[in-house]
Amino acid sequence: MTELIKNDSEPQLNLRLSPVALIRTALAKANVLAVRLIGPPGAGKTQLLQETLRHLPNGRRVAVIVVNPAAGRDADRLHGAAGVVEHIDAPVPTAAAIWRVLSGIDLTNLDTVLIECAGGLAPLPDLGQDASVAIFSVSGGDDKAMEYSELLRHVSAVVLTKIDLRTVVKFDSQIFRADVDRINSGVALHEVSSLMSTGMFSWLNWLNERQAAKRSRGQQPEQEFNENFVG
Ligand SMILES: Nc1nc2c(ncn2[C@@H]2O[C@H](COP(=O)(O)OP(=O)(O)OP(=O)(O)O)[C@@H](O)[C@H]2O)c(=O)[nH]1
Ligand SMILES: [Mg+2]
Repeated sequence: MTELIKNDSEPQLNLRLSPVALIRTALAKANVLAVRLIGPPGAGKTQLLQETLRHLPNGRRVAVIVVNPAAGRDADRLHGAAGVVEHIDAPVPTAAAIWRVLSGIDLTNLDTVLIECAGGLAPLPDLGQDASVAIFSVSGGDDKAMEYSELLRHVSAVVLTKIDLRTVVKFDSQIFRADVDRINSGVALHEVSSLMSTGMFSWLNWLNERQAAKRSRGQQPEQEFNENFVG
């Protein structure tokens, strides 16, 4: 006769995953790329998303999550352009809030999740994203790279928007570029005007390459913010 012995001293497996782990697991399983677009208020993030979605052949396979204290208006601007548009009315996104949204979406219909967040000066939470992109604008001034150096250190790309305003706004491209290079050497810098639809190719190409990499081999998420930079 076999005796069943319950070994109480055996360590229990903790099956409760953190929201970040849940996001990473779900995105990896569905081969969906998640990119966070972050920058100062008014930098042109929503306009860039509108223009990006207009150009992307797979726009319907993109989900956009907008996070700011009144994100509904930005979401309204994006409705119809993406397959899914959701908003979180909060100053800073949390992984738990992002997971609440993602867990209600059918990820198998998607290639990409784009998360728009205003901010970048305060410490940011890890959202389980594959990459973060800093968004600055010409009208924001050429000192923004320096001001947002902590953010810049941890991003995979930079988009400088509103380049059409160079003729009317004092902006020294050399200062901005030199600061970007000093803070995050070799990071991709894309200069665009979302309003005039110029310079989009380089940015779209970067995004396409990321999408393709994720689809083909399941890209490793970047460990962007160290523990001191987790809010
Ligand atoms: N001239 C010009 N204006 C732009 C461009 N991109 C955005 N804008 C304008 O800048 C303003 C702010 O753009 P948004 O896209 O709403 O900026 P945002 O970063 O999403 O703003 P928040 O969500 O409030 O942080 C709007 O009036 C846009 O029309 C651009 O490339 N050129
Ligand atoms: Mg916006």
